[in-house]
Amino acid sequence: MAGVNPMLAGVLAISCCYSLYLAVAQTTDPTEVNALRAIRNSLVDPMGNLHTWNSGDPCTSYWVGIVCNSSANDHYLHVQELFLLNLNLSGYLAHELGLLSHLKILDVMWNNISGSIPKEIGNITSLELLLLSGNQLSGSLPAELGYLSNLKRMQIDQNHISASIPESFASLNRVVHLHMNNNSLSGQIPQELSRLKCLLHLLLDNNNLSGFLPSELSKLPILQILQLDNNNFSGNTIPDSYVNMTELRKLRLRNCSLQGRMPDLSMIPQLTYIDLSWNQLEGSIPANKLSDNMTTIDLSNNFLGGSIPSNLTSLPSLQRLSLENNILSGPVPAFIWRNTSLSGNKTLILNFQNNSLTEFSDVLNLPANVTVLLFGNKICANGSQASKFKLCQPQIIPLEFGNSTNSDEYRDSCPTNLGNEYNQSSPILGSCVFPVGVGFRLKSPGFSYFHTYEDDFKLSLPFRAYQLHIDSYAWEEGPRLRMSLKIYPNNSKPFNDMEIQGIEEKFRMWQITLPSIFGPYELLSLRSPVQDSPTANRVTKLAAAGIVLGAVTGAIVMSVVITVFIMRKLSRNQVSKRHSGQTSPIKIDGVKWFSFEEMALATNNFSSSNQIGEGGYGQVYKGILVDGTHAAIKRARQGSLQGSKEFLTEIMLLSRLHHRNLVTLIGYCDEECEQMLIYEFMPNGTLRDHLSGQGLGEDDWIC
Ligand SMILES: *[C@@H]1O[C@H](CO)[C@@H](O)[C@H](O)[C@H]1NC(C)=O
Ligand SMILES: *[C@@H]1O[C@H](CO)[C@@H](O)[C@H](O)[C@H]1NC(C)=O
Ligand SMILES: *[C@@H]1O[C@H](CO)[C@@H](O)[C@H](O)[C@H]1NC(C)=O
Ligand SMILES: *[C@@H]1O[C@H](CO)[C@@H](O)[C@H](O)[C@H]1NC(C)=O
Ligand SMILES: *[C@@H]1O[C@H](CO)[C@@H](O)[C@H](O)[C@H]1NC(C)=O
Ligand SMILES: *[C@@H]1O[C@H](CO)[C@@H](O)[C@H](O)[C@H]1NC(C)=O
Ligand SMILES: *[C@@H]1O[C@H](CO)[C@@H](O)[C@H](O)[C@H]1NC(C)=O
Ligand SMILES: *[C@@H]1O[C@H](CO)[C@@H](O)[C@H](O)[C@H]1NC(C)=O
Ligand SMILES: *[C@@H]1O[C@H](CO)[C@@H](O)[C@H](O)[C@H]1NC(C)=O
Ligand SMILES: *[C@@H]1O[C@H](CO)[C@@H](O)[C@H](O)[C@H]1NC(C)=O
Ligand SMILES: *[C@@H]1O[C@H](CO)[C@@H](O)[C@H](O)[C@H]1NC(C)=O
Ligand SMILES: CC(=O)N[C@H]1CO[C@H](CO)[C@@H](O)[C@@H]1O
Repeated sequence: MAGVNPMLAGVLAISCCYSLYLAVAQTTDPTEVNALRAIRNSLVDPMGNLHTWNSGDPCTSYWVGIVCNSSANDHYLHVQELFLLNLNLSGYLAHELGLLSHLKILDVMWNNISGSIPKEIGNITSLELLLLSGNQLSGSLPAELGYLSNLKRMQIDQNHISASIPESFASLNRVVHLHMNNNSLSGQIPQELSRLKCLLHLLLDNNNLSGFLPSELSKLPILQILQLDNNNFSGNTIPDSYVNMTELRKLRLRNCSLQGRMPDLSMIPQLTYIDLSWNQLEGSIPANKLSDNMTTIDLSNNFLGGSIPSNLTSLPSLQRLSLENNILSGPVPAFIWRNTSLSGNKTLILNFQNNSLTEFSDVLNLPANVTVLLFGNKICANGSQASKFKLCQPQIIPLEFGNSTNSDEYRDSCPTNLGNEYNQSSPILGSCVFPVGVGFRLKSPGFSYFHTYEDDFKLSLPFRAYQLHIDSYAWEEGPRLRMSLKIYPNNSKPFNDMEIQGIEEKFRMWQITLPSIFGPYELLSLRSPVQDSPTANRVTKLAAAGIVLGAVTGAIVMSVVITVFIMRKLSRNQVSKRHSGQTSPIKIDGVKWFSFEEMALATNNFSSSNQIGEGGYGQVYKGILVDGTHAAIKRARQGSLQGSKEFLTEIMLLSRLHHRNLVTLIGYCDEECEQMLIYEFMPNGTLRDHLSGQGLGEDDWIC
């Protein structure tokens, strides 16, 4: 046998092409491709940000904003993430969105998309993040969204969504964030929402909600922020039960037309921020001491009477106490700032304007950072001693303040005009570097003045001190705190695309855990340093890269596999119907080949007493392998045999899966016109679900 066997050479050539075909053949699910086309066609894209969507395959041709992954159940790639943040898109959301059945993240925030939210989104049971904030969406909230049993975040704030909150939302078992503020929602807050055991932040402010304010909300076991301001709950008092919300940090019920007395919130251990202003509350302010964490107490513009409780004098973190425009009388408690540690730059504003206060003992000894406003009280009556002092002058204090711009020191020092900057704090001398600019916003911070918390904030971000610069910050309506951050590389090399993506993902995917006082945050924009690399738009994805890498590795493995297959096919007729060796001639990492005989032996010749399940694909047997391993063997029935190619693709996909809820594939058998998959044996009950693909994602019920 001299020379190269021409047949073998031919086989190799064919198998090579075949494997290339396979690598390319791992394409996006055609249903999803069509859905994406429909989605594209319903959007208006004046800046051409979606131009990559005009050709090629969504998952493998790097369509902007698309992240894909493979699936255990078929050999297609599936769209897992649609990320179209801040791309100046208008138009509407196509109902075909509902066909993206593997989607986990739908993010179209900060565009100008109108129309209503398609009810078909409720079909995407895999959806974890539904992010639609900052568009022009209108219409009602589809009750179908309540089917999203895996949803963790729903952010639909700053749209024009109307009608009422569907009761079905009570089924959003896993939802942690419901941000629906700044819409036109009306009707009653469904008391059924009290079933949302994972809910951390409920933001419903700036809507048109009315009716009964449910006392059941106090049953939300981990709720930290309840924000209902600028709604109309006339006829309601603040439910007594709210004093039992033990995890609450922030309670905003400003301008809600509430009546009755102010509840005693002193039993809420970490309460930080209360705003009950602009209601019709009456009676006196509860005398018990509030949490030491209090930074902000706003009870202004009510009908609160009696005197100012002395316990308000001993709140160490207090920044703002607003009691103006009430009917308070008696003295201003002496030394009201005494226990406030005013070290550093802490600020304390005490606004008592327009009450009936009569005495104030410390007119002359105010610490520098304490501002007391007494205009409109008896104490400031004409001719009184106090009337001469500044604290009797009328003053308007902004609700929140402390805008700052810090950027000067960082600019100008570098020679070129490409957007590189001198980072003064960097230990690398004279480094001209390209920072990434991050537009960032705290949606509901638990303080009134940021400077006290600025250092904590910086320390909470996953960058070295010299890498992070807060360029500026400014308070906005809400109040929210918008920031402009710069992130510098930690050496003199510019960030590469992967690093920029990493930064972007940290902010966008909430991978950064801030202390609870900072509340929820959001990424508004990301500006990449080099001008010809608009990263915010060109988020070609890590996961997609993973797929390609996988496909290439796959192609190599496949090439071997196919070669062997073709060779076996060629030789089958001449030599034998079976493999003869003990070990598999086909190597798939971590997956073993088994002979038909081994399977027959393991399952007692596929006896019915070993059968533990049955589905459309065939039967599942329990078996013990030669080495003693307990296994579940899925044996395809004749009618459901896949082509060899599909079968192997499935094996390869399964072999790459290491999901904690999915049983591990240990081997396969493809002899005697059989196709079997051998899995690790799982205890009863879960097994059938897993093998039929039902058990995926059904985690235990944890938040
Ligand atoms: C969006 O539009 C504005 C104004 O036309 C433009 O300055 C900005 O660059 C656009 N952004 C994107 C991502 O296209
Ligand atoms: C958003 O769309 C509306 C019409 O739907 C249009 O009037 C408005 O100018 C658009 N805004 C921006 C910022 O493109
Ligand atoms: C998708 O949603 C629509 C409307 O909610 C429903 O009629 C349809 O049956 C759903 N399709 C699937 C496949 O679940
Ligand atoms: C929310 O709505 C209020 C009241 O309409 C408005 O003052 C505020 O600016 C809005 N906030 C945002 C972020 O749109
Ligand atoms: C708010 O809801 C009330 C009914 O509760 C309705 O009469 C009113 O028109 C709504 N206002 C807006 C601005 O939608
Ligand atoms: C607060 O909770 C306690 C214990 O669960 C309960 O006894 C009490 O009635 C609750 N108070 C209110 C006002 O609901
Ligand atoms: C201050 O609060 C404490 C604890 O809440 C309470 O026991 C005490 O009576 C209060 N003091 C006054 C003067 O009301
Ligand atoms: C409340 O204060 C304690 C002690 O300073 C601190 O550990 C805790 O994190 C604070 N809680 C909040 C919500 O800020
Ligand atoms: C206090 O503010 C000054 C300037 O206003 C600043 O230089 C200093 O670092 C601040 N100190 C703290 C502890 O924040
Ligand atoms: C902070 O900046 C915002 C927007 O730039 C402005 O509306 C607000 O008045 C500023 N506040 C202060 C205290 O300067
Ligand atoms: C992609 O899917 C594989 C299994 O199919 C899984 O292990 C991996 O975590 C997924 N990747 C992403 C980014 O979700
Ligand atoms: C915001 C503010 O007023 N900060 C002041 C606090 O007190 C120190 C020292 O008295 C001042 O330097 C800050 O400007």
